[in-house]
Order: sequence, then structure tokens, then C-alpha cells
Amino acid sequence: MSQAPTAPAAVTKNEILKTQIPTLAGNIAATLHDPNADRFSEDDEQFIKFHGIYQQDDRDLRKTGKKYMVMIRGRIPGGVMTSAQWITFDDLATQYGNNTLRLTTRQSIQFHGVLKSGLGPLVKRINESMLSTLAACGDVNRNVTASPTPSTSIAREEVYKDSVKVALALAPVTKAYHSIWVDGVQLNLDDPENKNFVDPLYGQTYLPRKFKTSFVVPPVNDMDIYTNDLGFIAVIENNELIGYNLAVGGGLGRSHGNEQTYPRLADVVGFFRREHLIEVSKAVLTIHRDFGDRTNRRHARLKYVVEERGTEWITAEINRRTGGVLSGVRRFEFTTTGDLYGWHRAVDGKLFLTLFVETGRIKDVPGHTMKTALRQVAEKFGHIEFRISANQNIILANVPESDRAGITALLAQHGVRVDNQASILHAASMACPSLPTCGLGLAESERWLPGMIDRIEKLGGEIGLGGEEIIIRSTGCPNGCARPYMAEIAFVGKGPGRYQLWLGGNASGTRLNRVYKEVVKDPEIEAELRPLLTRWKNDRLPGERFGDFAARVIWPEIAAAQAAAAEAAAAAKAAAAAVPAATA
Ligand code: SRM
Ligand code: SF4
Repeated sequence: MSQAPTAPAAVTKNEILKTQIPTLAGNIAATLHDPNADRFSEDDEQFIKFHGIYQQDDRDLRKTGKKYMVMIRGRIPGGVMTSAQWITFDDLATQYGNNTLRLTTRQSIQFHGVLKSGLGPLVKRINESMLSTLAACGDVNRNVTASPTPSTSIAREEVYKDSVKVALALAPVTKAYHSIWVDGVQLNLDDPENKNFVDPLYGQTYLPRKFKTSFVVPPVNDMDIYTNDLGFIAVIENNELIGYNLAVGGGLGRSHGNEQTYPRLADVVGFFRREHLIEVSKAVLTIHRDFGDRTNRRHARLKYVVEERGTEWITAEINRRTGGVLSGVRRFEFTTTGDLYGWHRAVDGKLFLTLFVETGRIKDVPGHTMKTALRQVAEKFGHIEFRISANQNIILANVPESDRAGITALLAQHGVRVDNQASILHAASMACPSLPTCGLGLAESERWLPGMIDRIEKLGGEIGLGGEEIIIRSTGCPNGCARPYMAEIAFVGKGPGRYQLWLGGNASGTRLNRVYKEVVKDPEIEAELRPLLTRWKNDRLPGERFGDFAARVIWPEIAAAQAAAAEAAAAAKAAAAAVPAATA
């Protein structure tokens, strides 16, 4: 019997919006200049994302009425800024934002709490400083990230240059961005040139979803490279960057209670020579463009294409699109994901200083005026570079030996230390912003994790642990912005004061963790962790980290418990089915 053909699933509203206004101009400029409009329309909320802007409201104030504001995210390839650019960003945060700079897990900076009136001048000044916000968000290639640490290899600078090339090659070319933010005028949407605009790379409907690209220099996996849609793992021979191992199909976003969504690590599919970098980048991006699911945004990331069609398929497709540039994967190894805190010497003889920034939030608080300190460093030592790490920290790079003492002293005046900057657990932690700015947050994260870590440290002291690193991360929801699924211990928000507990990531960022408890209430976290940490202390192999212990010992226990539960459920079902209908 032949089946009736099913109608193809409808594309999402975002797809229709992109087709209607392929320049992505929306009605943004008109709203920007309308003094009576306190917010962007629902449609424009989608368009402004492509310009690096999110409409938000202060969730702490919701009870007293919704107060609209925007978050603006910079596009800063490789997280590298000049001192002058840092000063501009610092000024803008003070003048238009909430007087903080939020370093992100993708080497960028976010401004929070900006009112619509400040948005235009802020974005214009970012552009005048030769940086941008275009494509910091939206269904396009996002900020291209690259290992920031200057010490590992001379080739790191070449890797950085490549990341800038890829950022340029994968940038959308709409003239709406310049028109709105630099010229301050609304594009005429009826002009056929705008109406029928087709981006040469993205087409009219861009990508089905966001797309993330990163470069890493082994053995340091400070980018969590496997969590990207497109990852380049530098292959260096005799101090020369000869090419990259290519990783495709990573991503972390998931939704609670939806098994169809899951975190996935990228597959390393082959090696290619450096001269093919742009072709390979475009090949992977256009595979996402052509095969990603445009009918369901929760299923639209490249990772689902790779998972469902298979690694062999995508390798063949990349080869088809590039004329066969991929060859066998070259050997590499990752050992750590963390940043090198304090002063270090780079291979070129210059110094760099990595400063720990708790949850990425640069601000002034009594006794620790880090925002002012960094601004003064930028003013006084204008020749140095500011680099944002993907671990939400800041690196002062290209520092001559002669400036070391001056920078250390200036920072000290503001309570910013260069040695012993934070306890080992704080130094290895990350949290996403969540409340009060993130509209998707279900539980506290940035405002909560530092206190939670203090509590875990106290617990560790009681158990007799101490001085050992555990990578701990939290997010306010399952989207994965602080890459919780790579942590040794992760708290993933489920509701106010309630977290899912994940265990078992590793130090080299090569293993996803697993759910240990579906829900733990905040006050019960110590009780949950105490037996786990005690068992780690007593039963671990020599030198075994907590995440490795969890994967070796706790995971099989979880699997056994799940199997037993499934067996009991099946038995109960069978027993119920066996009861005669009359007595049921
Ligand atoms: Fe994210 C959405 C913050 C890195 C996965 N992310 C958001 C939004 C914009 C909420 C929203 O859509 O309304 C958050 C803004 C909160 C706020 O108030 O600032 C937000 N994400 C962040 C940042 C700031 C977290 C941080 O602690 O630094 C990071 C900004 C990076 C940047 O500069 O571009 C950030 N987000 C990530 C990462 C980590 C990474 O890329 O290395 C992930 C997981 C990796 C991935 O993409 O799979 C991530 N963010 C998401 C998702 C889930 C995507 C998915 O595939 O399901 C969302 C929700 C969405 O897109 O619908 C999201
Ligand atoms: Fe918001 Fe969730 Fe991302 Fe946290 S993980 S910033 S709560 S979207």
C-alpha cells in the first residue's frame, strides 16, 4: 500500500523574516530615531541580533514594570584589542552601559543595560575604533576565536592572522549595517537592489542557525575547540604552521526534557594545508547553509547534520566542495584548557600577564577597582595589547620587560594582584550571565557561582581536600553558554534555586560530562557533593582528577542505576499488561 505523501514541514518564522528583508535592515533605524519607541518590534528583535544586539529587560525590575534595554556584543576576532580600543570600550561601558565590561566565553565583550538612546552612539563608536558588532549574533558565522596565549609557539601569531582572515571571509556583506550605525539612515526596503539583495556567501536566508568557528594551538585547548561548529587545530612543524586538522559539528545547546537536543563534540575529519583555509571554511559553512534544518530552530545546528548524516558523509562533502584537500589527520594532543595566570615570557621575549576575571565581569568594587586599573594601564602603556581569553580572563600582551614593574604597581594600587589572584577553584570556574539580563535564564548563574564555589571550598576543607583544581561551571539554563558540559562539575539551571548536576568532564576539554542528578536544590548541594568528593579523596587513583574519577567510577554506577530503573519499569508494565481485563 502506498503512503500518502506528507507535506514538507514549514520553515520557521525566522526564515520568512530573512527572506522578506535579506539586507537584515528591518525597521531598525526608524525605531532608533523614534523618541516615542521604547523598544524594537518582535520582528526587529530578530534582525538586531545580526547587528550584535539583543533586546532585554532587567528581570530584577519586572515586578515594577518592564524596563527595556539592550545588550551589545562586540565582534573582536581572536579577542585581540589595542589599548586605544580598550579605552573606547571602557568609555562606552561607563557612558551608556551599566559601568561594567563583560568578557565572554568567545573572546568578546558585552555591554549590558544600554538604553535605546545610547545604542546608536555606542555602536557607531565601536565602528570608529575599527572594531564591529556585525554578526556577533544571528544566523551567521559568529566571532572567530583563536588561542590567545602568546607563550606556546611562535606560530600562534600566524594562527591569529588566519583567524582574522576567516572572520573577514565569512562576514555577511549587507550594507544595512553601515547605513544604520554609521550613516544613521534607514535603508529603503522598496528599492529593488535592497529587496532582492543576495549575500554572495549566505544567499538570501543566511544560515539556519548560528555558526561558530575557532582556532586552537595544541597542546593547550584553551578554546574548548570541540564545542565549535568549525574548529581548526594548528599543525606546526619545525616552528612553522603548515596547516590544520579540521574539526566539524560541535555544539552544546540543549533543552531540558527534549532528548532530541544534546551537546556534541566535533569530529576531527582530516588535515589540510594552510593555503586551503578559506575554501575549507566556506565549504563547511555552506554545508550548514544547504543541509541545516530550517523547519526547527532547536534542530538547526550543524552538529545535527553531522550526527545524522555521518562523519564520512561530511568528509566527502567537504572534499567535493574543495576539490579534495583533506588528507589523514595529523597527530596532536591536548593537555589543558586553562589560562596561564600571572606574568610569563612569550617566545619572542616579550612578557604577558594573565589576570583572572571572576565570571568575566570587569567592574569596580571597593578594594578591587579592576575596571579603572585596566583603563589606566591602557592609558599609560598604550603600546601593549589586550587579549580576551575564552575562559573569560584578560591577557596583557606584548609587554616589554621595562613595563613589568610599572604595570604590577599600578594594578596593586587598585587591589588587583598578579600572583595568587584567586583560589584554585575560583580560577578554574566559569559562569554565564543569566539573571538579571538573560531572558532565557531559569536560575542564577553569574551572581551565584562565586558564592557556591566558596561553599565547595569550605566543604573540601571539612573533608580534608585542598589545593586541587576542579573545573566548575554554571549556567542559568541548558543552552550551554559557559560550556558547562565540558566541566568536571557543572550546575545547569532548571528553575529558581534548582540545578541539574553534571559530572565528568576532563582537564583537556576532550570529554563531555553526564547528568548525575536531574535536580538539586541550592541548599542541598553540599549534601549531594560531600559523598562524591569523599569517595574521590579515598578511592581515587594516584593523581586522578575529580572529573576522571567521576567518569571511571560514578558513570558506570549511573548507567547501572538507569538500567535497573528501566528494567523495573518494563517489569511493572508487563505485570500491568498481564492483569486480566475484568480485574484491571
Ligand atoms: Fe550563548 C543564547 C550569552 C557563549 C549557546 N547566549 C545566549 C543569549 C544571547 C540569550 C538569548 O538568546 O536571549 C545570552 C545573553 C545573556 C546576557 O544577558 O548576556 C548568551 N553566550 C552568552 C555569553 C555572553 C556567555 C558568557 O558567559 O560569556 C557567550 C557569548 C559568546 C560570544 O561572545 O559570542 C555565550 N552560547 C555561548 C556558548 C559557548 C561557546 O560558544 O563557546 C554556547 C554553547 C556552544 C554552542 O553554541 O553550542 C552558547 N547561547 C547558546 C544557545 C544555545 C544554542 C543551541 O545550539 O541550542 C543560546 C540560545 C539560542 O541560540 O537560542 C544562547
Ligand atoms: Fe542565558 Fe542560558 Fe546562556 Fe546562561 S546559558 S546566558 S541563562 S542562555
